[in-house]
Amino acid sequence: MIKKYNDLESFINVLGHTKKCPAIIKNYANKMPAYSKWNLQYLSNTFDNIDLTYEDYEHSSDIIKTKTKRTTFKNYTKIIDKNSVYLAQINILKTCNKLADDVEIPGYINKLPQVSLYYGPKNIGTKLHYDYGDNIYCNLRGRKEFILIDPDQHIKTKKNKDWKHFACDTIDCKLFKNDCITLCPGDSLFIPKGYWHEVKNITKSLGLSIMYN
Ligand SMILES: O=C(O)CCC(=O)C(=O)O
Repeated sequence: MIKKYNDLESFINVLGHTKKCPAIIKNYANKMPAYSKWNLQYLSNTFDNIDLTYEDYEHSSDIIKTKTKRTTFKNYTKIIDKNSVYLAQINILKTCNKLADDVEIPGYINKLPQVSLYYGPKNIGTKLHYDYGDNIYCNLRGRKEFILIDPDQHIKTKKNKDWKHFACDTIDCKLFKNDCITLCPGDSLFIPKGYWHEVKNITKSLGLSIMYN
């Protein structure tokens, strides 16, 4: 059962006192400037002509063989509805630092986190994996499903060292004991370091992850 906190402060109050577990945090993402400001016009203008890399799943659903292609944010908005494409893991501090002004990093995070943008169509997502840091995923638009699996359950990972945090493509995470939750616009999800998760957009979605150590 995933815990739910009504605000960031309530979540921070228990952090450090109990084992880190996934948790839904209300009234955090929807209070940041990104929530009200990040519409397509604003993002197209702010990214301007910056070259961004997106995943093209048109010809392959294999996470390793996926083709990456380059485009601007504005041009991506023209293909998002027609193709199996995913603008994922866009590190905004590196690609477009100005957008970081719209993100409120919780005060307890004392090292610079990695802030990554995800914008993708319905049914696109990210295969079962875990991350090397704690993560607060802030959902800004659309609805998104997360399937969460405790790391104490044995899941086989890819042999390739670069992908060892990804499970085999064939794994059906529903075969493991899991929690399945849906984030609505403005919801955030805390995912502790090492916690398995598979993600799928229920509708076209825009969000950002704040990953830190
Ligand atoms: O939104 C997604 O597709 C993936 C998000 C995720 O897995 C993460 O932030 O670690």
